[in-house]
Amino acid sequence: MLFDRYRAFLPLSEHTPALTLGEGDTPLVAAPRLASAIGVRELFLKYEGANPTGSFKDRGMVVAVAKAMEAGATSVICASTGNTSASAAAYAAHAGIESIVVVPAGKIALGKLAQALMYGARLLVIDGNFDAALHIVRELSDEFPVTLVNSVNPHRLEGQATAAYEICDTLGGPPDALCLPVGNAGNITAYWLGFRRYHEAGRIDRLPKMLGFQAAGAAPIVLGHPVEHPETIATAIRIGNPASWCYALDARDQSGGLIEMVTDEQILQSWRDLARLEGVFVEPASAAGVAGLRMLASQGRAEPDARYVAVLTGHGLKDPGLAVEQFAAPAPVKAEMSAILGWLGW
Ligand code: AN7
Repeated sequence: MLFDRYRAFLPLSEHTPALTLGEGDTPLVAAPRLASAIGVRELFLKYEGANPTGSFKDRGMVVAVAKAMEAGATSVICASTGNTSASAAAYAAHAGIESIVVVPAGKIALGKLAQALMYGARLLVIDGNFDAALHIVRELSDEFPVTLVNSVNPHRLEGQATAAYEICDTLGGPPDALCLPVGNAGNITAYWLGFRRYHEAGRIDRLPKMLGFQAAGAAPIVLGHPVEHPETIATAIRIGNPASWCYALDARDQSGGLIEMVTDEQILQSWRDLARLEGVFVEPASAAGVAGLRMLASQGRAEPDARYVAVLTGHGLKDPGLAVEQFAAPAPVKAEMSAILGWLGW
């Protein structure tokens, strides 16, 4: 349990309830075949899809909901492109409190919608995008007795920082660089916080570079201005005005890293490669970090001998519709050996 393993690094008191669904301790998968396809020596995949609700959000949500319970809250609220709502709804259900989740109409992957419904959230679908939804929940939580559990809640970031601790503990030191998708920019902020904390505590002797990647149609940080109508196939990071924008710039600049953008086509290529070369199925947004690393390598901007870790933020089954759309459904073959052998070409 995260609370036991990283208690010294989490904002827990003796009164914080021991909430858990078994989050954290996710696999760090060596990816030699993908590394050689990309042209780097060493690549590990931090597979956050292995969390209880299938995304990295669980690390922060368990802390945010436990702290809300400790403070006597009976209701939590969030805006979401899907994963935050799934996570908030699950932890609220486990805690026995209400969750209200606000999502943009028509832009939530099927698995995430199913989760919010199943976990019993009050699901408010708005005719507007994530940025509008975040504005609404901020206002509501200012005026009504409901706790905001978006990543502007500092407990979320503290919890998500545990992924940085796990990576260092598993590798026996920090990676040289961390590649990850950037949407609302909470996660890049949390990882940088985590690496700095571990450094200050003397657990690691140097800090990794933070390499963040936005989708080209939703790249406000790269462009330097909000994007009013963000668009990308990677719906999880379809965000035009990230809440943690300035912290993401700090993470980039203090680490000597970068935040750049990748096209939907580049994202989909890495999304397929992860599944086919390594057996790791992620949702499209999660492939943005790998797509970014591939782009850097193809431009001669990757360090060939560096140890890279790419964060795979969400499970592939979150968005099964897109996966099936990408491939023509095979026509049925007669259940007779001759037909089967013909199909196999044997
Ligand atoms: C799979 O669920 O913003 O840069 O509302 O679901 O910390 O926002 C999701 C974001 C990357 C981007 N990958 O992380 C939400 C939401 C996946 C995600 C991100 C998200 P941040």
